[in-house]
Amino acid sequence: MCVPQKPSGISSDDNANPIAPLDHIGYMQLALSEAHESPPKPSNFRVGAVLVDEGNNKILATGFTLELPGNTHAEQCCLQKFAERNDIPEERVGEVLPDKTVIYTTMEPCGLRLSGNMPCVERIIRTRQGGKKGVSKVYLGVKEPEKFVGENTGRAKLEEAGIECIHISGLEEEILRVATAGHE
Ligand code: HJL
Ligand code: ZN
Repeated sequence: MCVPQKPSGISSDDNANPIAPLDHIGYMQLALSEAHESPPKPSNFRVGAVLVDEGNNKILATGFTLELPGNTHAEQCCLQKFAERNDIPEERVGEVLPDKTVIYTTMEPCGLRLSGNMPCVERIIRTRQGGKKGVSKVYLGVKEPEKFVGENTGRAKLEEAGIECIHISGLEEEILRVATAGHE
């Protein structure tokens, strides 16, 4: 499958975004190209994510599983990278996110992590706590396979918190192939 190259020099002041507004497949392909960067590991999935300001079609951050030091998830890396660039800790990133922030992720955000780390669902919901605008929508490429935590409650938890979740279909096969590379 043809995956678009990652736009160079992505940052909050970069307006050279090759993806058209609301081109969900285009953004999901970018998330998938991020997932390809993730090192294969038998104990988790290789996921890619893109944090987008849907209000003006700006890429805020990209991320992939294990991109940042430690046992980091793709969605977590997006939030941490954007927070770092804005000199704020990740737990306060909601204070600097634009009004219409959305996240594209190749896999449904995790509601539980075997490692006991904070799940991405809690990190995403936290961006909206205390009256902050935060992440308002999640576009996901596949549901999490029942391999590590059984049925993932991630999507349900996000929806309970008022965060819309939209499945973008069409790339499932490639997303799962990339996600499970390195598994038995
Ligand atoms: C999502 C990721 C990633 C997963 N899911 N949405 N993004 N790695 O970047 C979900 C899977 C957990 C396991 C192991 N994977 O990752 O359920 O070691 O990776 O905390 O539960 O937990 P740890
Ligand atoms: Zn996660």
